[in-house]
Amino acid sequence: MFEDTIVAIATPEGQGGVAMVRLSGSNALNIASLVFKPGFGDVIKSHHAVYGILEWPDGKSDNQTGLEGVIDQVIALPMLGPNSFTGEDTVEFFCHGGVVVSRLVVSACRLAGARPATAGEFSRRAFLQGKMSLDQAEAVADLIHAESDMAARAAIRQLLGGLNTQLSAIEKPLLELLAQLEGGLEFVEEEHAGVNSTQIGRVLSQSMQGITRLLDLAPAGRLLREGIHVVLTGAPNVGKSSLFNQLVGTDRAIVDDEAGTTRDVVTERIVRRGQVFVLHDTAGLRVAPGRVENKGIERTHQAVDQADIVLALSLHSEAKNVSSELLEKPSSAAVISVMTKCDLAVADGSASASVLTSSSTGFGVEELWEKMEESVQKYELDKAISLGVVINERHRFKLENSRLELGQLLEEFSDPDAIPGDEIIGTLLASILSQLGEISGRVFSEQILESVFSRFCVGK
Ligand SMILES: Nc1nc2c(ncn2[C@@H]2O[C@H](COP(=O)(O)OP(=O)(O)O)[C@@H](O)[C@H]2O)c(=O)[nH]1
Ligand SMILES: [Mg+2]
Repeated sequence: MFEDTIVAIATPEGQGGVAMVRLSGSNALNIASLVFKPGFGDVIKSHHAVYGILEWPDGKSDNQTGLEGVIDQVIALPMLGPNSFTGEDTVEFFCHGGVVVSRLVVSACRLAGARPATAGEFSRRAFLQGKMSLDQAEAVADLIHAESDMAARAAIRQLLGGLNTQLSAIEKPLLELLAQLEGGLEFVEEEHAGVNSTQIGRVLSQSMQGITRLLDLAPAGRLLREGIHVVLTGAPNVGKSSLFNQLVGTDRAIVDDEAGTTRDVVTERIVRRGQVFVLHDTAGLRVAPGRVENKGIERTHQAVDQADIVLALSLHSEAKNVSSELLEKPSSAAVISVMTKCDLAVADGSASASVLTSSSTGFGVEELWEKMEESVQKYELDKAISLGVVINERHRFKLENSRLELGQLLEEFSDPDAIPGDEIIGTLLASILSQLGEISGRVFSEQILESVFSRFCVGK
Protein backbone atom coordinates (compact mmCIF):
# COMPACT_ATOMS: atom_id res chain seq x y z
CA MET A 1 0.00 0.00 0.00
CA PHE A 2 1.23 3.49 -0.80
CA GLU A 3 2.16 5.62 2.21
CA ASP A 4 0.54 8.77 0.92
CA THR A 5 -3.20 8.91 0.59
CA ILE A 6 -4.67 10.49 -2.51
CA VAL A 7 -8.01 12.19 -3.05
CA ALA A 8 -9.97 13.30 -6.11
CA ILE A 9 -13.48 13.81 -7.42
CA ALA A 10 -14.35 10.71 -9.45
CA THR A 11 -17.52 12.01 -11.10
CA PRO A 12 -17.63 14.65 -13.84
CA GLU A 13 -17.71 18.30 -12.88
CA GLY A 14 -21.02 20.05 -13.22
CA GLN A 15 -24.49 19.88 -11.75
CA GLY A 16 -25.88 16.49 -10.84
CA GLY A 17 -27.71 14.73 -8.05
CA VAL A 18 -24.67 13.06 -6.57
CA ALA A 19 -20.90 13.39 -6.82
CA MET A 20 -18.30 10.94 -5.58
CA VAL A 21 -14.99 11.78 -3.94
CA ARG A 22 -12.52 8.96 -3.52
CA LEU A 23 -9.75 8.60 -0.94
CA SER A 24 -7.14 5.86 -1.34
CA GLY A 25 -3.98 4.93 0.54
CA SER A 26 -2.72 3.63 3.84
CA ASN A 27 -4.17 6.58 5.75
CA ALA A 28 -7.54 6.72 4.04
CA LEU A 29 -9.55 5.54 7.05
CA ASN A 30 -7.83 7.94 9.49
CA ILE A 31 -8.31 10.87 7.16
CA ALA A 32 -11.94 9.92 6.61
CA SER A 33 -12.58 9.78 10.36
CA LEU A 34 -11.24 13.35 10.72
CA VAL A 35 -13.85 14.73 8.31
CA PHE A 36 -16.75 12.27 8.58
CA LYS A 37 -18.96 12.25 11.69
CA PRO A 38 -20.06 10.26 13.58
CA GLY A 39 -17.60 7.97 11.76
CA PHE A 40 -17.63 4.26 11.01
CA GLY A 41 -18.09 2.96 14.56
CA ASP A 42 -15.61 0.96 16.60
CA VAL A 43 -15.37 -1.89 14.14
CA ILE A 44 -15.17 -0.75 10.53
CA LYS A 45 -17.26 -2.93 8.25
CA SER A 46 -15.71 -3.01 4.81
CA HIS A 47 -18.16 -2.41 1.95
CA HIS A 48 -20.89 -1.13 4.29
CA ALA A 49 -22.20 2.33 3.54
CA VAL A 50 -22.64 4.72 6.46
CA TYR A 51 -24.65 7.94 6.54
CA GLY A 52 -23.17 11.00 8.22
CA ILE A 53 -22.03 14.60 8.05
CA LEU A 54 -18.90 15.70 6.24
CA GLU A 55 -17.20 18.60 7.94
CA TRP A 56 -13.93 20.45 8.05
CA PRO A 57 -11.34 18.75 10.23
CA ASP A 58 -11.17 20.23 13.78
CA GLY A 59 -9.95 23.79 13.91
CA LYS A 60 -9.40 23.90 10.17
CA SER A 61 -12.60 25.33 8.82
CA ASP A 62 -12.07 27.18 5.59
CA ASN A 63 -12.29 30.89 6.39
CA GLN A 64 -12.28 31.90 2.76
CA THR A 65 -15.63 30.34 2.13
CA GLY A 66 -16.97 31.41 5.49
CA LEU A 67 -18.28 27.90 6.03
CA GLU A 68 -17.95 26.71 9.58
CA GLY A 69 -17.98 23.03 10.31
CA VAL A 70 -20.56 21.29 8.18
CA ILE A 71 -19.96 20.81 4.45
CA ASP A 72 -22.58 18.27 3.40
CA GLN A 73 -24.67 15.23 4.28
CA VAL A 74 -22.94 12.26 2.74
CA ILE A 75 -22.82 8.49 2.45
CA ALA A 76 -19.37 7.09 3.17
CA LEU A 77 -18.34 3.72 1.82
CA PRO A 78 -15.16 2.23 3.32
CA MET A 79 -13.51 -0.55 1.33
CA LEU A 80 -10.53 -2.17 2.96
CA GLY A 81 -7.58 -3.30 0.85
CA PRO A 82 -7.03 -5.52 -0.98
CA ASN A 83 -10.75 -5.61 -1.79
CA SER A 84 -11.03 -2.24 -3.45
CA PHE A 85 -10.44 -0.82 -6.93
CA THR A 86 -6.90 0.28 -6.07
CA GLY A 87 -6.23 -2.67 -3.77
CA GLU A 88 -5.59 -0.17 -0.96
CA ASP A 89 -7.79 1.04 1.86
CA THR A 90 -10.33 3.27 0.16
CA VAL A 91 -13.18 5.49 1.29
CA GLU A 92 -15.71 6.83 -1.18
CA PHE A 93 -17.84 9.79 -0.17
CA PHE A 94 -21.12 10.25 -2.03
CA CYS A 95 -22.01 13.89 -1.55
CA HIS A 96 -24.44 16.24 -3.27
CA GLY A 97 -23.49 17.05 -6.84
CA GLY A 98 -22.66 20.42 -8.27
CA VAL A 99 -19.47 22.33 -8.73
CA VAL A 100 -18.96 23.46 -5.12
CA VAL A 101 -19.68 20.68 -2.64
CA SER A 102 -17.42 18.01 -4.10
CA ARG A 103 -14.52 20.46 -4.25
CA LEU A 104 -15.05 21.37 -0.59
CA VAL A 105 -15.04 17.66 0.31
CA VAL A 106 -11.70 17.34 -1.48
CA SER A 107 -10.35 20.43 0.33
CA ALA A 108 -11.42 19.00 3.70
CA CYS A 109 -9.69 15.69 2.94
CA ARG A 110 -6.56 17.57 1.92
CA LEU A 111 -6.57 19.56 5.16
CA ALA A 112 -6.89 16.23 6.97
CA GLY A 113 -3.76 14.90 5.25
CA ALA A 114 -4.57 13.61 1.77
CA ARG A 115 -2.90 14.94 -1.34
CA PRO A 116 -4.61 15.52 -4.69
CA ALA A 117 -4.38 12.56 -7.04
CA THR A 118 -2.63 13.02 -10.37
CA ALA A 119 -4.22 11.93 -13.68
CA GLY A 120 -4.89 8.20 -13.70
CA GLU A 121 -3.29 7.68 -10.29
CA PHE A 122 -6.06 5.43 -8.89
CA SER A 123 -5.77 3.15 -11.92
CA ARG A 124 -2.00 3.28 -11.72
CA ARG A 125 -2.15 2.11 -8.11
CA ALA A 126 -4.63 -0.60 -9.08
CA PHE A 127 -2.11 -1.83 -11.64
CA LEU A 128 0.84 -1.67 -9.22
CA GLN A 129 -1.16 -3.55 -6.57
CA GLY A 130 -1.85 -6.30 -9.11
CA LYS A 131 -5.59 -5.58 -9.35
CA MET A 132 -5.54 -5.26 -13.13
CA SER A 133 -3.22 -5.52 -16.11
CA LEU A 134 -2.18 -2.51 -18.18
CA ASP A 135 -4.50 -3.42 -21.04
CA GLN A 136 -7.36 -3.76 -18.56
CA ALA A 137 -6.58 -0.30 -17.20
CA GLU A 138 -6.63 0.97 -20.78
CA ALA A 139 -9.98 -0.75 -21.25
CA VAL A 140 -11.32 1.24 -18.29
CA ALA A 141 -10.28 4.44 -20.08
CA ASP A 142 -11.78 3.18 -23.35
CA LEU A 143 -15.03 2.37 -21.56
CA ILE A 144 -15.21 5.85 -20.06
CA HIS A 145 -14.54 7.47 -23.42
CA ALA A 146 -16.80 5.15 -25.43
CA GLU A 147 -19.28 7.08 -27.58
CA SER A 148 -21.10 4.11 -29.03
CA ASP A 149 -22.60 0.82 -27.84
CA MET A 150 -20.08 -1.11 -29.90
CA ALA A 151 -17.08 0.70 -28.39
CA ALA A 152 -18.46 0.18 -24.89
CA ARG A 153 -19.13 -3.52 -25.50
CA ALA A 154 -15.61 -4.07 -26.80
CA ALA A 155 -14.05 -2.18 -23.89
CA ILE A 156 -15.97 -4.03 -21.17
CA ARG A 157 -15.01 -7.36 -22.72
CA GLN A 158 -11.36 -6.31 -22.80
CA LEU A 159 -11.68 -5.20 -19.18
CA LEU A 160 -13.01 -8.65 -18.31
CA GLY A 161 -9.86 -10.17 -19.78
CA GLY A 162 -10.41 -10.50 -23.54
CA LEU A 163 -7.08 -9.24 -24.82
CA ASN A 164 -5.32 -10.80 -21.86
CA THR A 165 -6.58 -14.25 -22.78
CA GLN A 166 -5.36 -13.86 -26.36
CA LEU A 167 -1.97 -12.59 -25.21
CA SER A 168 -1.49 -15.38 -22.67
CA ALA A 169 -2.20 -17.95 -25.37
CA ILE A 170 0.67 -16.48 -27.39
CA GLU A 171 3.05 -15.94 -24.47
CA LYS A 172 2.61 -19.18 -22.57
CA PRO A 173 4.20 -21.55 -25.11
CA LEU A 174 7.05 -19.07 -25.62
CA LEU A 175 7.63 -18.78 -21.87
CA GLU A 176 7.63 -22.56 -21.54
CA LEU A 177 10.08 -22.88 -24.40
CA LEU A 178 12.35 -20.29 -22.82
CA ALA A 179 12.22 -22.13 -19.50
CA GLN A 180 13.09 -25.41 -21.21
CA LEU A 181 15.98 -23.84 -23.07
CA GLU A 182 17.28 -22.12 -19.96
CA GLY A 183 16.84 -25.25 -17.89
CA GLY A 184 18.73 -27.17 -20.54
CA LEU A 185 21.52 -24.64 -20.62
CA GLU A 186 22.51 -25.25 -17.04
CA PHE A 187 22.84 -29.00 -17.27
CA VAL A 188 23.07 -30.30 -20.80
CA GLU A 189 25.59 -29.40 -23.41
CA GLU A 190 23.96 -31.38 -26.17
CA GLU A 191 22.05 -29.67 -28.91
CA HIS A 192 18.82 -27.91 -27.85
CA ALA A 193 18.69 -29.65 -24.48
CA GLY A 194 16.00 -32.12 -25.41
CA VAL A 195 13.88 -29.62 -27.32
CA ASN A 196 14.42 -30.28 -30.99
CA SER A 197 14.44 -27.58 -33.60
CA THR A 198 11.20 -28.82 -35.20
CA GLN A 199 9.41 -28.33 -31.89
CA ILE A 200 10.92 -24.88 -31.47
CA GLY A 201 10.00 -23.94 -35.03
CA ARG A 202 6.40 -25.07 -34.45
CA VAL A 203 6.01 -23.03 -31.28
CA LEU A 204 7.46 -19.97 -32.98
CA SER A 205 5.13 -20.29 -35.99
CA GLN A 206 2.09 -20.66 -33.78
CA SER A 207 3.02 -17.53 -31.87
CA MET A 208 3.55 -15.75 -35.15
CA GLN A 209 0.02 -16.68 -36.24
CA GLY A 210 -1.40 -15.49 -32.93
CA ILE A 211 0.36 -12.14 -33.18
CA THR A 212 -0.75 -11.70 -36.79
CA ARG A 213 -4.37 -12.44 -35.81
CA LEU A 214 -4.21 -9.69 -33.20
CA LEU A 215 -2.58 -7.25 -35.61
CA ASP A 216 -5.34 -7.98 -38.13
CA LEU A 217 -7.75 -6.59 -35.54
CA ALA A 218 -5.80 -3.32 -35.14
CA PRO A 219 -7.90 -1.37 -37.70
CA ALA A 220 -11.06 -2.54 -35.89
CA GLY A 221 -9.58 -1.24 -32.64
CA ARG A 222 -8.97 2.16 -34.18
CA LEU A 223 -12.47 2.28 -35.64
CA LEU A 224 -14.03 1.34 -32.30
CA ARG A 225 -12.00 3.91 -30.39
CA GLU A 226 -12.07 6.80 -32.88
CA GLY A 227 -15.10 6.14 -35.03
CA ILE A 228 -15.22 5.66 -38.80
CA HIS A 229 -13.94 8.69 -40.69
CA VAL A 230 -16.09 9.52 -43.71
CA VAL A 231 -14.92 12.32 -46.01
CA LEU A 232 -17.21 13.91 -48.60
CA THR A 233 -15.33 15.15 -51.66
CA GLY A 234 -16.23 16.45 -55.07
CA ALA A 235 -16.20 19.53 -57.25
CA PRO A 236 -17.56 22.79 -55.86
CA ASN A 237 -21.36 23.03 -55.90
CA VAL A 238 -21.84 19.33 -56.47
CA GLY A 239 -23.86 19.20 -53.24
CA LYS A 240 -21.39 18.00 -50.60
CA SER A 241 -22.59 20.25 -47.81
CA SER A 242 -26.22 19.49 -48.58
CA LEU A 243 -25.59 15.74 -48.45
CA PHE A 244 -23.48 16.14 -45.30
CA ASN A 245 -26.44 17.90 -43.63
CA GLN A 246 -28.75 15.10 -44.76
CA LEU A 247 -26.43 12.46 -43.35
CA VAL A 248 -25.96 14.15 -39.96
CA GLY A 249 -29.60 15.19 -39.78
CA THR A 250 -29.00 18.90 -39.07
CA ASP A 251 -28.15 22.05 -41.00
CA ARG A 252 -24.61 21.94 -39.74
CA ALA A 253 -22.75 23.02 -42.91
CA ILE A 254 -23.50 26.18 -44.90
CA VAL A 255 -25.13 25.48 -48.25
CA ASP A 256 -25.05 28.03 -51.07
CA ASP A 257 -25.13 28.09 -54.83
CA GLU A 258 -21.91 30.11 -54.84
CA ALA A 259 -18.99 27.80 -55.57
CA GLY A 260 -16.31 27.67 -52.88
CA THR A 261 -18.66 28.25 -49.93
CA THR A 262 -17.11 25.55 -47.74
CA ARG A 263 -13.48 26.42 -47.07
CA ASP A 264 -12.65 24.51 -43.94
CA VAL A 265 -13.34 20.92 -42.99
CA VAL A 266 -16.61 20.74 -41.05
CA THR A 267 -16.79 17.69 -38.78
CA GLU A 268 -19.73 16.05 -37.06
CA ARG A 269 -19.87 12.79 -35.10
CA ILE A 270 -22.97 10.70 -35.24
CA VAL A 271 -23.86 7.32 -33.81
CA ARG A 272 -25.61 4.94 -36.15
CA ARG A 273 -26.56 1.37 -35.18
CA GLY A 274 -24.20 1.50 -32.22
CA GLN A 275 -21.22 2.71 -34.24
CA VAL A 276 -19.64 6.18 -34.39
CA PHE A 277 -19.26 7.78 -37.80
CA VAL A 278 -17.16 10.94 -38.01
CA LEU A 279 -18.32 12.85 -41.08
CA HIS A 280 -16.16 15.51 -42.71
CA ASP A 281 -17.54 18.03 -45.19
CA THR A 282 -14.75 19.55 -47.24
CA ALA A 283 -13.90 22.34 -49.64
CA GLY A 284 -14.65 21.42 -53.26
CA LEU A 285 -11.77 20.20 -55.39
CA ARG A 286 -10.99 22.46 -58.29
CA VAL A 287 -7.98 23.97 -60.01
CA ALA A 288 -6.63 27.53 -59.45
CA PRO A 289 -8.98 28.97 -56.85
CA GLY A 290 -8.16 31.81 -54.42
CA ARG A 291 -5.59 31.60 -51.64
CA VAL A 292 -7.98 30.84 -48.76
CA GLU A 293 -9.86 28.30 -50.80
CA ASN A 294 -6.55 26.68 -51.71
CA LYS A 295 -5.80 26.17 -48.03
CA GLY A 296 -9.21 24.59 -47.67
CA ILE A 297 -8.42 22.22 -50.54
CA GLU A 298 -5.15 21.30 -48.86
CA ARG A 299 -7.20 20.32 -45.83
CA THR A 300 -9.48 18.26 -48.03
CA HIS A 301 -6.47 16.22 -49.12
CA GLN A 302 -5.35 15.80 -45.51
CA ALA A 303 -8.82 14.63 -44.53
CA VAL A 304 -8.87 12.13 -47.39
CA ASP A 305 -5.53 10.73 -46.21
CA GLN A 306 -7.08 9.95 -42.81
CA ALA A 307 -10.35 8.66 -44.23
CA ASP A 308 -11.80 5.19 -43.82
CA ILE A 309 -14.50 5.96 -46.38
CA VAL A 310 -14.35 8.57 -49.14
CA LEU A 311 -17.64 9.64 -50.65
CA ALA A 312 -16.70 10.83 -54.14
CA LEU A 313 -19.59 13.02 -55.29
CA SER A 314 -20.43 13.97 -58.84
CA LEU A 315 -23.46 15.48 -60.52
CA HIS A 316 -26.20 13.22 -61.87
CA SER A 317 -25.29 14.34 -65.38
CA GLU A 318 -21.56 13.71 -65.21
CA ALA A 319 -20.45 10.53 -66.89
CA LYS A 320 -17.16 10.36 -65.02
CA ASN A 321 -16.17 11.30 -61.55
CA VAL A 322 -14.29 14.60 -61.62
CA SER A 323 -13.35 14.64 -57.96
CA SER A 324 -11.64 11.26 -57.90
CA GLU A 325 -9.34 12.51 -60.66
CA LEU A 326 -8.34 15.46 -58.49
CA LEU A 327 -7.55 13.23 -55.51
CA GLU A 328 -3.80 12.99 -55.94
CA LYS A 329 -2.74 10.42 -53.40
CA PRO A 330 -4.18 6.98 -53.31
CA SER A 331 -5.89 6.37 -50.00
CA SER A 332 -6.42 3.03 -48.30
CA ALA A 333 -10.01 4.10 -47.76
CA ALA A 334 -13.05 2.57 -49.38
CA VAL A 335 -14.29 4.92 -52.09
CA ILE A 336 -18.03 5.11 -52.69
CA SER A 337 -19.12 6.91 -55.80
CA VAL A 338 -22.22 9.09 -55.23
CA MET A 339 -24.37 10.87 -57.79
CA THR A 340 -26.04 14.03 -56.49
CA LYS A 341 -29.12 16.14 -57.27
CA CYS A 342 -30.88 13.20 -58.87
CA ASP A 343 -34.20 15.02 -58.40
CA LEU A 344 -33.17 17.32 -61.27
CA ALA A 345 -32.50 14.73 -63.95
CA VAL A 346 -32.29 11.03 -64.56
CA ALA A 347 -28.75 9.90 -63.90
CA ASP A 348 -26.45 8.91 -66.69
CA GLY A 349 -26.54 5.19 -67.48
CA SER A 350 -22.83 4.82 -66.73
CA ALA A 351 -23.54 5.71 -63.11
CA SER A 352 -24.85 2.26 -62.27
CA ALA A 353 -22.00 1.63 -59.80
CA SER A 354 -22.88 4.80 -57.93
CA VAL A 355 -25.39 5.51 -55.22
CA LEU A 356 -27.98 7.91 -56.62
CA THR A 357 -28.99 10.62 -54.17
CA SER A 358 -30.95 13.80 -53.80
CA SER A 359 -30.50 16.02 -50.80
CA SER A 360 -33.66 17.90 -51.75
CA THR A 361 -35.87 14.84 -51.40
CA GLY A 362 -33.67 12.63 -49.18
CA PHE A 363 -33.68 9.99 -51.91
CA GLY A 364 -30.79 7.50 -51.68
CA VAL A 365 -29.50 8.67 -48.32
CA GLU A 366 -30.52 5.49 -46.53
CA GLU A 367 -28.96 3.38 -49.27
CA LEU A 368 -25.76 5.39 -48.91
CA TRP A 369 -25.69 4.66 -45.18
CA GLU A 370 -26.07 0.96 -45.94
CA LYS A 371 -23.21 1.10 -48.45
CA MET A 372 -21.01 2.75 -45.81
CA GLU A 373 -21.91 0.13 -43.23
CA GLU A 374 -21.13 -2.59 -45.77
CA SER A 375 -17.74 -1.12 -46.54
CA VAL A 376 -16.56 -1.37 -42.93
CA GLN A 377 -17.54 -5.03 -42.61
CA LYS A 378 -14.04 -6.02 -43.71
CA TYR A 379 -12.65 -4.59 -40.47
CA GLU A 380 -14.31 -7.40 -38.48
CA LEU A 381 -15.61 -5.14 -35.73
CA ASP A 382 -17.86 -7.94 -34.47
CA LYS A 383 -14.90 -10.23 -34.04
CA ALA A 384 -12.92 -7.60 -32.11
CA ILE A 385 -15.95 -6.99 -29.89
CA SER A 386 -16.69 -10.64 -29.20
CA LEU A 387 -13.05 -11.36 -28.40
CA GLY A 388 -12.75 -8.21 -26.28
CA VAL A 389 -9.70 -7.09 -28.20
CA VAL A 390 -9.33 -3.36 -28.79
CA ILE A 391 -5.83 -2.89 -30.17
CA ASN A 392 -4.57 0.65 -29.60
CA GLU A 393 -1.45 2.30 -31.00
CA ARG A 394 0.68 1.18 -28.06
CA HIS A 395 -0.37 -2.44 -28.44
CA ARG A 396 0.06 -2.33 -32.20
CA PHE A 397 3.59 -1.00 -31.89
CA LYS A 398 4.58 -3.76 -29.45
CA LEU A 399 2.90 -6.45 -31.54
CA GLU A 400 4.65 -5.27 -34.68
CA ASN A 401 8.04 -5.24 -32.97
CA SER A 402 7.55 -8.72 -31.62
CA ARG A 403 6.33 -9.98 -35.01
CA LEU A 404 9.43 -8.52 -36.62
CA GLU A 405 11.79 -10.17 -34.12
CA LEU A 406 9.89 -13.44 -34.27
CA GLY A 407 10.09 -13.32 -38.07
CA GLN A 408 13.86 -12.89 -37.91
CA LEU A 409 14.19 -15.82 -35.55
CA LEU A 410 11.96 -18.01 -37.70
CA GLU A 411 14.05 -17.17 -40.72
CA GLU A 412 17.06 -18.67 -38.98
CA PHE A 413 15.12 -21.91 -38.72
CA SER A 414 14.52 -22.08 -42.47
CA ASP A 415 18.07 -23.34 -43.01
CA PRO A 416 18.67 -26.49 -40.91
CA ASP A 417 22.43 -25.91 -41.00
CA ALA A 418 22.20 -22.36 -39.71
CA ILE A 419 19.98 -22.85 -36.65
CA PRO A 420 21.41 -20.75 -33.83
CA GLY A 421 22.44 -22.22 -30.49
CA ASP A 422 20.13 -22.37 -27.46
CA GLU A 423 21.71 -19.38 -25.86
CA ILE A 424 21.04 -17.14 -28.84
CA ILE A 425 17.51 -18.46 -29.26
CA GLY A 426 16.93 -17.85 -25.56
CA THR A 427 18.12 -14.25 -25.78
CA LEU A 428 15.91 -13.53 -28.78
CA LEU A 429 12.92 -15.22 -27.13
CA ALA A 430 13.41 -13.13 -24.00
CA SER A 431 13.40 -9.99 -26.09
CA ILE A 432 10.19 -11.00 -27.90
CA LEU A 433 8.54 -11.88 -24.60
CA SER A 434 9.52 -8.57 -23.11
CA GLN A 435 7.90 -6.72 -26.05
CA LEU A 436 4.72 -8.76 -25.65
CA GLY A 437 4.83 -8.45 -21.86
CA GLU A 438 4.68 -4.68 -22.06
CA ILE A 439 1.15 -4.89 -23.47
CA SER A 440 -0.29 -6.48 -20.34
CA GLY A 441 2.31 -4.87 -18.08
CA ARG A 442 3.89 -8.20 -17.11
CA VAL A 443 7.00 -6.21 -18.02
CA PHE A 444 6.89 -2.48 -17.35
CA SER A 445 8.97 0.60 -16.71
CA GLU A 446 8.23 4.01 -15.23
CA GLN A 447 8.19 5.37 -18.79
CA ILE A 448 5.49 2.91 -19.88
CA LEU A 449 3.31 3.72 -16.86
CA GLU A 450 3.74 7.41 -17.53
CA SER A 451 2.69 7.08 -21.16
CA VAL A 452 -0.36 4.97 -20.29
CA PHE A 453 -1.71 6.72 -17.22
CA SER A 454 -0.97 10.34 -18.10
CA ARG A 455 -3.76 10.04 -20.70
CA PHE A 456 -6.30 9.22 -18.01
CA CYS A 457 -8.38 11.86 -16.30
CA VAL A 458 -7.93 12.93 -12.69
CA GLY A 459 -10.12 10.82 -10.42
CA LYS A 460 -9.77 7.65 -12.48
N1 LIG B 1 -32.14 20.38 -56.68
C1 LIG B 1 -31.14 20.08 -55.86
N2 LIG B 1 -30.26 21.03 -55.49
C2 LIG B 1 -29.26 20.71 -54.65
C3 LIG B 1 -29.13 19.40 -54.12
N3 LIG B 1 -28.05 19.36 -53.30
C4 LIG B 1 -27.55 20.61 -53.31
N4 LIG B 1 -28.27 21.43 -54.11
C5 LIG B 1 -28.01 22.86 -54.37
O1 LIG B 1 -26.73 22.99 -54.96
C6 LIG B 1 -26.05 24.14 -54.49
C7 LIG B 1 -24.69 23.75 -53.90
O2 LIG B 1 -24.89 22.91 -52.77
P1 LIG B 1 -23.80 22.70 -51.66
O3 LIG B 1 -24.30 21.63 -50.78
O4 LIG B 1 -23.43 24.00 -51.03
O5 LIG B 1 -22.59 22.17 -52.56
P2 LIG B 1 -21.05 22.01 -52.18
O6 LIG B 1 -20.37 23.20 -52.72
O7 LIG B 1 -20.61 20.77 -52.87
O8 LIG B 1 -20.93 21.89 -50.67
C8 LIG B 1 -27.00 24.77 -53.48
O9 LIG B 1 -27.68 25.84 -54.09
C9 LIG B 1 -27.94 23.65 -53.10
O10 LIG B 1 -29.20 24.12 -52.71
C10 LIG B 1 -30.08 18.39 -54.54
O11 LIG B 1 -30.05 17.22 -54.16
N5 LIG B 1 -31.06 18.79 -55.39
MG1 LIG C 1 -19.88 22.99 -49.35
